Order: sequence, then C-alpha cells, then structure tokens
Amino acid sequence: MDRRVVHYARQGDVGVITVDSPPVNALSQAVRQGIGQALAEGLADATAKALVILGAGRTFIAGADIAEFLGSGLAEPDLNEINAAIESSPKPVIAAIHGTALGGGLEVALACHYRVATSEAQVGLPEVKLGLLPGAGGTQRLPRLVGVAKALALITSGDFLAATQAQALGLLDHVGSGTPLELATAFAASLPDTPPLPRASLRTDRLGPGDAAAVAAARQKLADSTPWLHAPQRCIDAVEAAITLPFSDGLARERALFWDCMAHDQSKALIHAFFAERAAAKVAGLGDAKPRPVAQVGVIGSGTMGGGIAMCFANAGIPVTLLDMDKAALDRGIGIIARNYAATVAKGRLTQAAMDQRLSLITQTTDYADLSAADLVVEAAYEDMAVKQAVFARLGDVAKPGAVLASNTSTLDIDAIAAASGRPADVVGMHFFSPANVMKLLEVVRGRDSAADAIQTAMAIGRKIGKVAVAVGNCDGFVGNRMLQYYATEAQRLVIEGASVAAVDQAARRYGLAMGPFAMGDMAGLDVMQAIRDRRVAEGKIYGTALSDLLTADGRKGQKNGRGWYHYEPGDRTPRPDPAVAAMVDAYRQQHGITPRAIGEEEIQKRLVYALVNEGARILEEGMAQRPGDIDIVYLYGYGFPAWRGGPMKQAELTGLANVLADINRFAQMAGDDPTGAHWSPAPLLVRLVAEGRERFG
Ligand code: 3H9
Repeated sequence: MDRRVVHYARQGDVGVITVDSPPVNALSQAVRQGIGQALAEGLADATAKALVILGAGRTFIAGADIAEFLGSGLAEPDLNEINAAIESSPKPVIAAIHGTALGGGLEVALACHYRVATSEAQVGLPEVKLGLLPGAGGTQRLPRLVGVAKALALITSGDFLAATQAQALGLLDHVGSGTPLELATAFAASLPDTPPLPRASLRTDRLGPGDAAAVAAARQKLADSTPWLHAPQRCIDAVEAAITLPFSDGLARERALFWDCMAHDQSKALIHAFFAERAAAKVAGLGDAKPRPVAQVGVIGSGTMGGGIAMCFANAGIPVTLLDMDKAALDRGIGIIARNYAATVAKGRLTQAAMDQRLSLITQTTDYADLSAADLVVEAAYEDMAVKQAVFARLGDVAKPGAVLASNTSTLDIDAIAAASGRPADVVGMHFFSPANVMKLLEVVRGRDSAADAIQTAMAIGRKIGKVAVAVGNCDGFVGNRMLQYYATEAQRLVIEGASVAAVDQAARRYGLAMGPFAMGDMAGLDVMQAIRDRRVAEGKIYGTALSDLLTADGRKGQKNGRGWYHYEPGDRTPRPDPAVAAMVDAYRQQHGITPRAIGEEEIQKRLVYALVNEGARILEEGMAQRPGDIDIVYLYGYGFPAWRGGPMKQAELTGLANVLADINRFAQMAGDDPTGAHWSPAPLLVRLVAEGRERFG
C-alpha cells in the first residue's frame, strides 16, 4: 500500500489513532486492519495512558465502505473483531468525533469507552436507508447505552442526531468546542487514574421490563406504515436480540440478520440509488471546465413554475429578479410565493424573520433591462416555441456577457431556443419539476452548442439550491417526460382494455409509486399534457391517445377545474372516481367493439414500468442519458418512483433483463397493429444485451 490510511502518534500521554482515508474515512479492509494495528501500537506504548480514535479531514468515520458490499463479501479483519479489541482495551479509548459518525463509524465509537464530539457533529445509524441494519454491534450496544425505545427509533429511521441531542440521550459523554483532539485530550485528563472502564456490552442498567412492549410497539408501527420494507423489521429483530440474548449471541444474530438484508433486492436497489445519485453529479466530456460564479439570478415568468424556481434561489440566499409581462401577473405570482412561505411558517418549519428575509431577496420587474446584472437567467414562460424564442432573443440583447441563459422547457428543442439568443454556447436547459420549490430533481439539458462551463454552472447551482441535478441530452421530453409519455399511454390502453382508472392508479401505488398515472395527469393539468401531445402528433412522433383526447374535448383540465380523470370537490385534492369518466370509457369501448377483460394487478404494474424501461433503453442507446443510474435518479427524484426499487432500470436488472424482454415481446404481441402500442417494439439495446447474456444495462 502506498500510504497508511490509519496512523498512530503520541501527544503527551495520549496515543492518537488517526483514520486518514479520504473522502469520508469509510471502513475499508485497509482501514479496519489499520485501526487494529494502531490499537496494538497504542497498547504497547507505555507512555500512552489513554488512546483516542479520530478522523482526519472533514469527518470522523462515515461507516462501512459501501463499495465493499458490492464485491464478494467482507474481507478480514471483521469489524466486530476490531470493536471487541477496542472495548477490551485496558487503557481507556475515547472516540473524538467531528463531522459525522455514521453506521460502522458510530459502531466503532460505541465500542470505545467514551465518546466526545464537537458541537457541530452528527451521529446516526443510517444503514436502514441502504436496506441494511447496523451489522457490527450497533443494535446490541446502542440499546444498552440509550435504552431500547430510543435505540429502536434511531435504528429504524436511520435519522441523524445532532451532538447535543446525542449527549442528552447518553450516547455521547461530552460535547464542546475545540478540535476533536483538544476535546479528547482534556477529557482524558479528567479521567480517574484507575477507572473501571465503562463497556457498553456489559451494561444492563438501561434495559428493563418495558422493553418487550417497546419492541412490539415498534413492530406494529412499521407494519402499519411501511409493511413492504424489509430492513426495518429486521432492525427490530436485531434490537430484540439485545434484550433476549447474551451479548455475544446477540452479535451473531445481528450479523445473520445483516446478511439476510444484504441478500435482499431492496438493499441492492437502495445501495444502487446511493451511488447513482453521486455518480449523476459527474458529467462526462466537460474537461476541467469550472462553473461560472452565480451571485444574482433572473427568473422569467411568475406563474407557478417561475415562482417556485424563484423560491429555490431565495431559499439559498441568492437574490432573484422576477420578470413578467405586467404588474398584475407579478403581484399574483408574489402573492402565491408569500402564501407558500406563510404555510411553512404556520407549520413551524420556517421563522417569520426567515420568510421576510427570503421575500426581500425577490424583486419584481416588467423590464428586461433589469436582468442585465444576472449571472444566470431561468426562463419559465409558456411552453410554446415561439414564446420561448422571443424571450431568448430579448435575453440575447440584454443579458451580460457570460451570463448563463437557461430554459425550463419540459419538452422543447433546446437548440432551437438557443439559436434565438444569438449566443447558443451560453444556453442550457434547466428543467425543474413541479412544485419547483419542493421537488428535488433538476434535469440539466445539454444543447448542441452548450459550453462545458455553462453545463457545469447549471449542475453546480442546482446542487447549491438543494436539487439533485442530472445531465440529459436534448430530445423531446428529455429523459423523464420522454419515458412518461409511454407510461401514460399505457395507463390509458389498460383502461380501454378493461381496467378502471382507479384500479390502474391503485396498482401503481401498490407498486410503490407515490401517485398513479391518472392522479398525476390531473395534477399536471390535462390541458397542458394535451398541448404537448398535439404537438407530438402533429410532428408525427406519436399517435393520439383516444381517451385523453375525449376528456380534454369535454373541458376536463384536472385538479385545476375539479374535473379530470377524477372528480374533485372544491378546495380538496382527493381524487374521487367520476361516473361520467367511466361512462365515457364504456361508450368508447362499445363504439370500438372492445369487450372489457379483467386485468390483474401484476399485468398493470409490468405494463406501466416496462413501458418506462423500454424507452429508457432507447434513451441510453442514443446517449441521451449518461448511465442507467441517471435515468433511475430522474425517476426517484422527479416522479415518485420508490427508492427501495432503485428506479425502473435497476428494477429491470433485478428482475432479469431476459425476463423483462420476454414480457415486452408479449406486450408487443398483444398490441398487434394497434398504433398506440407501437412503443412495445423492443429497444434494440435490450435485445442485444439479452442476446449477449448480459445482466446489466451499464
Ligand atoms: C455500514 O456502516 C454497515 C455496518 O453497520 C456493518 C458492517 C459489517 N462508503 O455523500 P458525499 C463516498 S453501512 C463508501 O458526496 P457529503 C461517496 O460515494 C454504511 N463511499 O459527501 C462520494 O464518493 P464520490 C453506513 C462512501 O459530504 C464521497 O464519499 N453509512 C461512503 O455530501 C463523498 O460523499 C452510511 O450510510 C461509504 N460509507 O456527505 C453513510 N460514504 O466523491 C453514507 C460516502 O466518488 N454516506 N462515500 O462520489 C453519507 O451519508 C454521506 O456520504 C456523508 C457525506 C454524510 C458521509
């Protein structure tokens, strides 16, 4: 090995074990081995009265090295061995925490005799968010330190705790200001010379008669809220072992449950999502281009979308100039923004002072000249090419040199928009998802001429305002909406064949999607979707979808006028089945001689999801997404796809690409020569991968 990832040094009478494995000191095999060796050095160092474990760089230890889980198993030494060596040390061992002590990192700290932390530090056992459970003593030591009920809450939620909260629970012994080493050294000096060292594994004082009831209550709560999730229930099983089994047997049970979780598809999906999200931040082909600085932003259009986008920047402390055609539109827009903030204040999630401060960052104008100082302008005008081109022509005149000009178009050709600006290198797409101040996804669209640093700017500012930014290519609908059109079409085909609108939505929800396709259509606006579809039909890209045409012809716009696929009571967003829609569907079937058939939930789910997968494969092949994981992240953060399924592309891999292709071929056969089912023609990439016996898209 080139450099030691853990080193030992003495400072006065304290032996310091430093984990130095950037970026987050994850517990790779080398780090585990290094801690074991450094501990041995410390124990052999006669001058060291106490030992301190700390992390170099930005954090303590952020957990096991998740990448190691993707390999063929965990190499020696086992983290449990290292933890046992720490806990049985005759010299006091103090964990000195800054940044985050997470997962296996916190488990190392729990094996130490004492834990001190800087006041900004956070601790947690987030394994459950990866579909796992703490596998190196966390489920056994934490209940002994903080009590079963508190341990269950932390382990089953995976939530982080601030240092002061952790201290109040008894998880940390001291929290203060200073460097971790200063805190630990002072703490060591305060210890008695011949202490009975506190060992979490031996403690029983926080266990008690109410524990079995706490376990039962936690089990029931999860069974009621998320019965489909595998790991949380296994977390409870492991904590239960802490009260029913001796410590060493509890550890063995915990490890068996850990492997059980590891073998489950949900952990594979969640670990995939963890890495895919981080990979998405890296855009190939940009060389070493750096983002341009953004200190001032302009937003064009003060409707729902523009207002939400303005809020994103104001929330991040960036001044925004909001432009619309007239004062009345602006007043309406600002009114909606103020009401949104006020609702957050009412819920206690924002102070009035913070709301006032954010509102003060948003200024209004009807004059394009007021955008001349903006480093970035985001256009959120009406989704119409002529409108967008007119806006970009104005921007080309008024924006300062080097300003990045972004369009929030959800489907239109970025190159055609860019051409109108006269400076296409500065133009990119920044496609926010509604409501823009809430949804985490940002598609950053690369135009043909977009400069590398303009793309980097959009990616960087996206992250700064708390979005998950994914770079996508310039195609109709980009990644998310391009796939969605076939999903929506398929939903309607299912209804034509015999399913009810509510049954399709229920099947989607039971699959884990946040919302069914019809409820989603009603939220997005049937009129908006119709306009997009009409354009695509006119351009010969798709065939019309009969049912939605009938609904929009009937004046149905969705939630906004209380009439869509569902019926809505005034001021209530609850979708209620609408007999008038059912009658329209019946009439349609009769007119076309279709005898409705019963369609099972599994068929509905497969047809919805595989419609996404098949188009996703085309997108990959065309290079419109860099990686299958990028497509998954678009669906997880933009369309309410469940993280525990990893995204549509990961689901296809977990199901087996050959199985998915067989079903797609079956659906193609069922569609026959129905042009609205043309999307079932299998994607050439999928066919090729299956022919080659490959199991992954990337
Ligand atoms: C566990 O501990 C199991 C044990 O109980 C049992 C064992 C038997 N491993 O997020 P960032 C990488 S399960 C490997 O952008 P931030 C990450 O991929 C683990 N790599 O930074 C990225 O790489 P790149 C329980 C990891 O400052 C880079 O570090 N622990 C790990 O926004 C920077 O990450 C967790 O679940 C890891 N554990 O956030 C903690 N962690 O630069 C998971 C990070 O190549 N980690 N990387 O893209 C986190 O929550 C955040 O990364 C953290 C930093 C808060 C630490």
